[in-house]
Amino acid sequence: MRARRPRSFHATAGRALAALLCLLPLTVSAAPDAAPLFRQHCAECHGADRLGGSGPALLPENLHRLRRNKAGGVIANGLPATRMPAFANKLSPQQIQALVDYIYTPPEQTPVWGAEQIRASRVVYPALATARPDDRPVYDADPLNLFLVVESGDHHVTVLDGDRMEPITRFKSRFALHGGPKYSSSGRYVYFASRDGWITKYDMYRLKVLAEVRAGINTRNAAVSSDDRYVMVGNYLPHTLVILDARDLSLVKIIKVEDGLGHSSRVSAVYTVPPRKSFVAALKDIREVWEISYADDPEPVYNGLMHDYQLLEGLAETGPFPVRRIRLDDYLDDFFFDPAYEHLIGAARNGHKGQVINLLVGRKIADIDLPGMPHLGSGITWKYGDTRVLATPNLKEGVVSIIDMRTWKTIRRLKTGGPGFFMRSHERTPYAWVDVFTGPNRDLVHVIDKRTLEIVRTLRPVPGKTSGHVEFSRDGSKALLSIWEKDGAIIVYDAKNLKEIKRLPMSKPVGKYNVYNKITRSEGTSH
Ligand code: DHE
Repeated sequence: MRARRPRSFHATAGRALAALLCLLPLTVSAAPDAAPLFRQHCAECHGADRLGGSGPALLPENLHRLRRNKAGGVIANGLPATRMPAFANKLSPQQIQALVDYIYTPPEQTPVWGAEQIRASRVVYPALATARPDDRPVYDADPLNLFLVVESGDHHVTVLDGDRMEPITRFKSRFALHGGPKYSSSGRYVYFASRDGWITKYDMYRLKVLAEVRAGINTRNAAVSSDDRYVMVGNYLPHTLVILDARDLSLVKIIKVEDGLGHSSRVSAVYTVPPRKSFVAALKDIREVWEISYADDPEPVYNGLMHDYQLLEGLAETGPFPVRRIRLDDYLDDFFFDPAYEHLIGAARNGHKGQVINLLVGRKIADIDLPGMPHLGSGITWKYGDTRVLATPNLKEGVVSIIDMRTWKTIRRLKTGGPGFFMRSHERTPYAWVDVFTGPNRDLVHVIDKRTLEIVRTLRPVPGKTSGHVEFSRDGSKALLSIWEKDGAIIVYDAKNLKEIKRLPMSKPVGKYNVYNKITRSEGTSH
């Protein structure tokens, strides 16, 4: 007879574990399964793999600013000023919690989008090789009074003749273009960025796509250098700034967005600063704003202090595109510049105040009293008496703040029909237009007299339909307004008497961009 072997601790523990595992399915099946929930409710906007789509990527490294215990509230109640809806009526608290746990779990494979992937994605079309400096436009319209209309309803772009107000052509764009397309200095070329990272170069004379490259997985926006040499792309995922050669979109450099202490950051937005020959990027997760020179000799821009900056920062890397870090006491989600590009005016979402950063001295010089959620990316300026004012809509409150740029004090707060998104004007019109973008009055548009700082007219172009985003013709005589619906339209107004002139059907025309106003950096529009 064989002696019975004593049970080892491991065998006993193993059996106990097996017994426990038998019970587990009961426990697990009681908790909602997050993956199918995510597929059903979130994937359409945030991507099946959480890498972003029309909404941002939802991976732990992109959620630093959202505390985990607040994430459930965002899913339940939605997010103001974004298209994030409230799910409280569709999902139980347990389902919401399961989704929170899911998005804070790292993916099985870390997404990679580096030089190899960027280079492999590039497509060069035959039209690039045949482009000549003396090419003429293939249409008889004024090439400087064209508008590009981004139609997100069916992901197309319309090229519109701004004199006749008639479409010249319409072409398919990449998925979910976001931010303004950026023109080269003559207006001949334009660069589009899509939320999923594609940059497209288009020839405005020959009406042809020239080249495309995927610069990121989840992209914020792009900027073009004033010398037409570079395109800089700011990404949410990966945490990079990507510099492309503007001629053919080949990769020039990838800059990792890090603070040197192991923290990386999404990019809020990047713009070009022509007088300084630099790009300026605001960061979402690091309290810094970066200036990146594209000048062959960056020293004059940095007052001869570049070397000191680099030593101070302990930056090993010198050479082209040096980064100057300007430390801030709050994040910058949104910003714009004064017309001289000396000051950057920005704010954090929910920061309750704006910050004015002087680019010459490289530090904050003033706070601005801005409650709610100012949308400074849509800020504009104009001369008012012997000073200049800036005005910004608010994504959370029905208010337009008007600020004296000499004192940085608020001089007027105009009550509007609800939170607004875009504000626009033109040097040759006495009016500034601001939309109401959310809430029951989202079909309203207010017209502000820049001389009196009063709302002088409120339009309701199509009752019940969201109206927003105005852009002016080259001479400021016409204002084009979007009806933001799939079966939407552009309504052309006489900018003086505010009467409707024409209606052009469009598929959710999210934004429109006049060549002349953009390349001359009109004070009434975004750049
Ligand atoms: Fe935008 C521009 C940020 C949501 C339509 N938006 C910009 C810019 C930034 C920005 C930083 C400037 C980039 C540029 O022009 O180069 N947008 C954000 C957000 O943080 C926010 C609130 C959340 C998000 O999902 O990113 C956001 N934006 C939206 C929308 O939901 C809008 C209304 C619809 C859409 O298509 O996504 C939208 N944003 C726009 C448009 C511009 C823009 C049309 C260009 C405005 C212009 O005239 O220059």
